[in-house]
Amino acid sequence: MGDYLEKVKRAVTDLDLDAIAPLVRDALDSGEDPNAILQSMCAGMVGVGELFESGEYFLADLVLAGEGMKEGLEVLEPRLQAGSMGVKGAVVLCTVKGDVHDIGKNLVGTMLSSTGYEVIDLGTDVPEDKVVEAVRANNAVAVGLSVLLTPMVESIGAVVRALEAAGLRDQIKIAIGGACTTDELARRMGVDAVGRDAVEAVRIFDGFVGA
Ligand code: B12
Repeated sequence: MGDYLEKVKRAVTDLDLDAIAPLVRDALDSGEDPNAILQSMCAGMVGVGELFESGEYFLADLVLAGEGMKEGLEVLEPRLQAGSMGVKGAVVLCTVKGDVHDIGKNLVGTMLSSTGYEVIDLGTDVPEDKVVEAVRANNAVAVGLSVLLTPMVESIGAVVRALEAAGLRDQIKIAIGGACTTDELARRMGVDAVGRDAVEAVRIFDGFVGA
């Protein structure tokens, strides 16, 4: 069984794009837990990031890895979302203004919706007023902000201030995550939590709603 998990992880890291979706399918057919497969894909992507940082991979490789992840997720998502969607409340999720990284955000969204949240995914490069609008329209219980670019961290503060100005801050919890986020940044921006991966994201949001 565990063999498929390792193969999925390796296919992502090695950019063996044609193999990712079929391997995810094989892993599901062999009875692997969809959440464990998701974790393997995540781990593979961490490997891609490391190879980029060491200079072995280039930007074009990152784009390819993103495509491979999307194809794998398409196979996986129907199996992850078989549970009781939306019962824990609505979460507004996005990547902040000025930032288009979405692989981590999508993984967090997939994990949250597979564990009972209704996920309102606003996409990437999202201005603060759109977040406020979505919180209001969906009566959301929490907001998740993904931010990977250090120059864009002020976009987090902009969301916090916009929610305050709209009178919504007291009734909503905010979590951040992504490569450049730290506990110190969370404190400075006035958000409630910072999450290192999609599993921790679920723990944080469960803590928010008391699930
Ligand atoms: C893939 C990638 C890209 C791809 C993105 C493809 C896509 N569709 O997302 C492309 C090629 C487009 C790209 C572009 C750029 N990138 Co880039 N990119 C990366 C890379 C290698 C991996 C990111 C990734 O997908 N990781 C895998 C996922 C699974 O991990 P993750 O995003 O961290 O998410 C997990 C956790 O953080 C957490 N999480 C994430 N969001 C949230 C939210 C909440 C609420 C919670 C609780 C948890 C949580 O859970 C996720 C799942 O486990 C990182 C390196 C790195 N160390 O992160 C650089 C990196 C983020 N990029 C970087 C840069 C500089 C850029 C560019 C400016 C490059 C350029 N010169 O053009 C552009 C910026 C474009 C823009 N305006 O946004 C820098 C940022 C440096 C900084 N600190 O500012 C990094 C760190 C690389 C580096 N070391 O230089 N990039």
